[in-house]
Amino acid sequence: NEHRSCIIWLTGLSGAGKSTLAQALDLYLFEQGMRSFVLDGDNVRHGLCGDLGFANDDRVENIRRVGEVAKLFLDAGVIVIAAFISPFKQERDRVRALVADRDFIEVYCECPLTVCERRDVKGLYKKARSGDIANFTGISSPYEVPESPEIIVNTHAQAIDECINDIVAYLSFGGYL
Ligand code: GGZ
Repeated sequence: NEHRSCIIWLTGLSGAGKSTLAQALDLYLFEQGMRSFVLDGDNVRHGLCGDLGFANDDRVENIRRVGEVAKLFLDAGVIVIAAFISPFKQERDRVRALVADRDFIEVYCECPLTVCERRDVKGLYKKARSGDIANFTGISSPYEVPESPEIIVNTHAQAIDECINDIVAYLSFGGYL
């Protein structure tokens, strides 16, 4: 199927549902015959960014590298779905500036910290609270809320399907799909 490639950039706290949304969107696009690819911590932080941790400088470098890779995939005609906390506005804006403005679609995956912490899928918030993990986003490291994202989904108030619908609607009205 024909589509316009773009970078769908999911940003939000750990546990906000970025990876879940990314996988669901990837599956939806695949079923529609589109070519998409997910970049997230699972396929990036072990290899390409395996030397990086979670200090501010490391996060900056993580997002810089991911941004460059996303741009390469974009040039290859793929719909890139990037799911990273990407806590700093400046770094998200740097990725945006790498590509044409309409090729970068920032999706703020909004979810209250209290809810992420209650979910605590991997037990990381507990470890962050007890001090076993340092520099944990939302606890001991900042998250800068996007000021003008193209899309906001609220993974607390909305079901995954509704979030996917919102993103797909944006893509289709915008002429990407
Ligand atoms: C935040 C951390 C940390 C710290 C490990 N702070 O929910 P997860 O587990 O599966 O996803 C989180 C992931 C964040 O990596 P990113 O590459 O997205 O971060 S950034 O964009 O800021 O570079 C979390 C896990 O790694 N994790 N330690 N200290 N998240």
